[in-house]
Amino acid sequence: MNKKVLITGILGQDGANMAEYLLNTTDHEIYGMQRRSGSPNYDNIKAFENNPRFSLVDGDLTDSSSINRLVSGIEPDYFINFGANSFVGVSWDVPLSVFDINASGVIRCLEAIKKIKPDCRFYSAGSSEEFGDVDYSPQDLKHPVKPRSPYGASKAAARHIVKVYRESYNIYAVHSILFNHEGLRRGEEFVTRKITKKVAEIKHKIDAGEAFETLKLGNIDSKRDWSDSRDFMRGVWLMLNQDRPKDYLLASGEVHSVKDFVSSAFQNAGVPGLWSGEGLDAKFRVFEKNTPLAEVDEKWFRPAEVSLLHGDPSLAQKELGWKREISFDKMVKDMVELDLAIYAKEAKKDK
Ligand code: F7E
Repeated sequence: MNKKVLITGILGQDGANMAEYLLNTTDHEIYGMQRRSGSPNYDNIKAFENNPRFSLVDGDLTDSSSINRLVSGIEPDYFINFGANSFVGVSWDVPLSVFDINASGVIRCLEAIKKIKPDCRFYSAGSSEEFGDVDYSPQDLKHPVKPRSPYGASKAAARHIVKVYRESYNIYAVHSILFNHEGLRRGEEFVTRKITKKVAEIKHKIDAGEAFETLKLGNIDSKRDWSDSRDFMRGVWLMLNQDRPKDYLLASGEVHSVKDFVSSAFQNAGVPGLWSGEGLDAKFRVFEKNTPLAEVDEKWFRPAEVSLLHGDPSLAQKELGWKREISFDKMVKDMVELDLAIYAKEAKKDK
């Protein structure tokens, strides 16, 4: 009989990438859990929603009865939890809800597994935000937990609870630290997709001789270790298929600033420019004196910032044989090309 995999957060970037990866590389049946909301967006699952081995199921990480119902109905062999409130920036506004979904939600999943299907293997998506104001670079799994946001704290709580259930009930449960990961299914609330969408719009408007709005960003000096989400899905699946459960960290091992990302995105769109000025006066222009293409707006600053995240993926490389395949440059190029194509299509429709 085919194995069954339950994936939460199916409409998000990682849930959809994981489902697609497993549909392409295994014969498993995939159950994608969606939370019923007013206006769900199915764009991320369009490519495989009609695959006979894929089913959409309803459930909510804040509602244990729905998780129990799914685990007893499906009897999954694997339970991959990508469902989360994943935007760090809003976590100060809704900290209780963030904890309910990201930390208590993990307990609800583990309780369902413990009671109903104790041999189901569980994956919890952790975050480099658990490290926060880092003590050293690159960060490895021994780095102290020092979150700087309710989001980071919620993921750290999830990490601890996964360890407790693994050790107390002998469940195959892992929580991996995932550094930033982006790509073609990334939401626009994250800085990379916000940049590539706006770059596409600006490029089209410049070519059409139309006025454009400047790209406005928060802390452009933030440095992140960005990978492509698709590379991480292979790593997650390897973690779930070892002899013994163990936590790992996935990262590219490279660091780039938000400024670098902006320069690379404009360069890939054929609008090369340069940053000048510091702090709130920093501007990105094609030529000095021209209208800025990008600038800083305090509105996007966070109450507390994590200024640098830089991961050391050597343990996963050594023990899992995991390797990233998509470089930073290729990831930015793919995202820009997709957004240029989407903008062109939308603009045609409007005419
Ligand atoms: O911000 C700065 C912002 O929102 C990256 C999530 O997947 O990765 C992600 O969290 C940096 C921050 O991602 C804007 O202040 C500047 O320093 O794209 P982001 P994140 O907060 O790093 C971790 C590993 C996760 O686990 C999370 O779920 O960019 N930044 N200007 C901006 N950020 C945003 N969103 N918008 C701006 O305008």
